[in-house]
Amino acid sequence: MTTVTLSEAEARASDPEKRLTAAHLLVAHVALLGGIVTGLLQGLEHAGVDFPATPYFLQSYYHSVSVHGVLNVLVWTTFFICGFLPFIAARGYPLPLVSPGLGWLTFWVMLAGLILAAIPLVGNAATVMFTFYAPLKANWAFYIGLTLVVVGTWLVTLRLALTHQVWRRQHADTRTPLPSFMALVTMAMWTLASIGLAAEMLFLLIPWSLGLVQGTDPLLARTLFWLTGHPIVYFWLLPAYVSWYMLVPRQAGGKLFSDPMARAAFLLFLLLSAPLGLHHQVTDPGIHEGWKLFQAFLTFAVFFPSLLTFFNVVASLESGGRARGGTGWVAWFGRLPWADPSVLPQIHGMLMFCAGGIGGLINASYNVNLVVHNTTYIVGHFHTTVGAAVTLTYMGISYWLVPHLAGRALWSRRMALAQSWLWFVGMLVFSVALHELGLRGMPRRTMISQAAYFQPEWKALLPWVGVGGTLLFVSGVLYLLNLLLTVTLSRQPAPAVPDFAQPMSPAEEGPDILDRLRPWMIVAVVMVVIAYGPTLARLVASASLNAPGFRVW
Ligand code: HEM
Ligand SMILES: [Cu+2]
Repeated sequence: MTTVTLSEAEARASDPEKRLTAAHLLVAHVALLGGIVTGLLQGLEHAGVDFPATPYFLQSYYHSVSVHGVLNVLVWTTFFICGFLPFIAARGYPLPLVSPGLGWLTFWVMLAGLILAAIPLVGNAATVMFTFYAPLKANWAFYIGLTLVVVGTWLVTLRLALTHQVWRRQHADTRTPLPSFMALVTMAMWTLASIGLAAEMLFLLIPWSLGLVQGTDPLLARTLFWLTGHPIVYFWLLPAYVSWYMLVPRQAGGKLFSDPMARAAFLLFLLLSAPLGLHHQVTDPGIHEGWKLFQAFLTFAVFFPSLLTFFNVVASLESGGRARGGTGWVAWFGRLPWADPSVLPQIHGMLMFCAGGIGGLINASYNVNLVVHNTTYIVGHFHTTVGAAVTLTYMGISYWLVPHLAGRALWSRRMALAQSWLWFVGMLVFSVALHELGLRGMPRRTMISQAAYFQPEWKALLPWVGVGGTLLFVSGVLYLLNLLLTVTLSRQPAPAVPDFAQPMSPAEEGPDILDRLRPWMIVAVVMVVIAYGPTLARLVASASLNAPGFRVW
């Protein structure tokens, strides 16, 4: 591995794009700290430890769950992505992104929105959980703040698109470098998908919370929410895939198996992410069963690009394992760089994602969903996906990106390895227990120690939720501590940033259409219109804004 001197590294750290990425990552990690503290308290509550409700910090279990969900899946993810993807896009071209001014404006809009939303959230005036289902009603600042964060993400898309135009003008006949293409497709997918959320906020929740209309329509609000609420999981996941395709194979000493196949997978995600949110509403009355079934089929379809990713990434890793002397059908796996603090968490994340992906198919099955709906099975599921596959991957990325941004080597590689194992084992314990408790009928989003219907068959498993949660918490603290010590105390120069993996099958082996965005974007819009048009048209036509708001906790 080549190294640069500390002074060179410091000179690079002053580069504006690096500071922009660093600013996003700082916010993301502060959010994660709040996320693991609240998670620990919730896990311990399940294990029978009294929930420490305090009048200033967390006023109830439900206040905690709201803070936990928002900080983890809305703030940690979004800010990480908006720091990471532009960084990757710029290196991919390679070209500085246009207008650092626009970049900073974006950051400040997102941060202002976050602070605006955080005030009622912390003050218990937005205890509506991260899904803010109407008729639960939050303070207006929560809705306006989150909307500003979403608007900020659109500006990230705009900046990438403008940069792409500049690059295209200089390279009329070249295929877009794959990392930049992936960043662009991810942001385009999200921008299209987030229109549902924006509409829910602007037409329903914001006027309602400001008192401009007297009531709201819960079914319409939920439907608009899930139009964005499903694809948001791909907004979290695709940046992790960028790392699995473009960086990890190279870090493992191998090559990317196929560039065209990777492009095809990302384009399929663009088409198939949004038109299937109804699978979160199979128990909602007022939506025709036919449309639910149609979207259930599309949900199975979106498993296909994940399978493409699985084959492509495993084949790429295999090339690395073999280059490092690995042999056999599976034994090469042991030759991957398990002692690399950036790679290990991502291998752990991939392993967890195998379980998470299969669980996702169970959730997606229209009739089986009825068994697991709103049970802790779901909590087990999304901790293996966003809480493990995505979060561990972001952690692995941080282990090279933060040293690079700070110009200082990671404080402790051993602590990082221990941290990854702890998260992996902790998550196994935590999520296996929650999956099984869910199958035994235990509801999620419930302060279970207070439930009058507590079932004896839950008792033996509940302590494991606390044990797993504690391991996760310790792991999270080690992670944050390591990064903190890296940016403050580390005196060694940072190693070089990992290069992008070179493809065995280059882009030119695929058709030109795999390098286009506009035609696919049009198809994506048409798919959303087909999947949602009739249902939304009916819900809007029959909308009655008459449900009064509730403040339950
Ligand atoms: C120390 C680590 C963590 C622990 C111990 C933990 C624990 C928990 C527990 C016990 C719940 C269940 C609340 C309930 O249904 O009553 C929960 C919910 C949740 N967790 Fe975590 N968690 C951790 C980290 C994470 C991370 C890293 C993410 C995502 C990036 C995440 C995302 C969520 C989400 C989205 C919910 C659902 C909130 C809701 O129902 O509104 N958690 N967590
Ligand atoms: Cu979904």
